[in-house]
Amino acid sequence: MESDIPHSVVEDLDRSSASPAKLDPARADFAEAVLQGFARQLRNLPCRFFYDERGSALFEEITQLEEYYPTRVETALLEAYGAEIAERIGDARVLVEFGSGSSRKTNLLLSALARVDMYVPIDVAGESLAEAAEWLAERHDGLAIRPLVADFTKTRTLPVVARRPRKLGFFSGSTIGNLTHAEAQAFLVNVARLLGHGAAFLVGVDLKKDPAILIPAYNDQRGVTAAFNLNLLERINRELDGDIDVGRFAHDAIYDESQGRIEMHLVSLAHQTVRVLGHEFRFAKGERIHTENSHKYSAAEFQALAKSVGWSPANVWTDQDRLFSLHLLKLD
Ligand code: AVJ
Repeated sequence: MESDIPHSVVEDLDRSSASPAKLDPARADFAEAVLQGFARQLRNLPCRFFYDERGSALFEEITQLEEYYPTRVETALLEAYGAEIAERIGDARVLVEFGSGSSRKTNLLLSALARVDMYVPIDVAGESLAEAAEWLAERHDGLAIRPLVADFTKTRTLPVVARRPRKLGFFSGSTIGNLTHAEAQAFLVNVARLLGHGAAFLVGVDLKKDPAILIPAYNDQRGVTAAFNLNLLERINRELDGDIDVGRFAHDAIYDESQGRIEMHLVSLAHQTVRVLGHEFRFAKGERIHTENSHKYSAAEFQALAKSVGWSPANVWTDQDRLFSLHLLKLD
């Protein structure tokens, strides 16, 4: 029988805590998500758990794949239009980055924005945050860097030193695509509150396009995306005392035209029982675990979404093939 969800996983971990690692809040967060996600009728795992050390390395590999155009195209847009983007942004002084993405993109933006003298990257991964900060500090003399270790979807306040006017937000990589439209609206509202009057927000958004281009970007020939998806199960085995036979699950990526999003799933290849933290979960053959949404927007759709929560679309830059877009939004 499938077990019930313990009402408090943290408590469970507490009780069995022989080693201090069991009290790690990040691990407790993962445990709670897995036990709850596996107990659902439609099973799911939140995509934020992709990025452990192995997952981050695999994502880095994804960004270099021929099929995965977003990183390449967004970087090219920043290279080609950096000066124009800077001109449109005006005199931003504080750069706030949501999710310390690739330092290369931030580097390009900072190089174009001569007057920015403070950089506040917000990310839960404290270690990669520190590394990225160091890399950028070496390249930008006089730039004050104030990393904030936090979940950027929940950040309500900035460091005191960053509470100055003329803030610019940066959210690259189409990470906003992980959010549903309602969540994206709520996020945009929070960013507005965080950045305040006169703010600008530069957002990378993946564009709707032929599924013949979209699907291979999430299902590459070499199987790197498959390994990235399956790493979630390996992570469960590593961190949550799981016994999952990863070979009995397969990666799947589909495009849901009606919702305008790529969905990634893990599909059980057999009827099987897996154990996680002493709880048993039965999977039917063909049963799915939904692991990620990646929403795609036309330029007009994203502008309408931003407008609906009070941002004014100021400009949008896209490549010739209309693969990716960079939106500049402003607040009065
Ligand atoms: C980092 C969320 C933008 O949705 O394209 C890449 C993650 N997943 N391949 C995306 C991802 C599978 C990526 N984001």
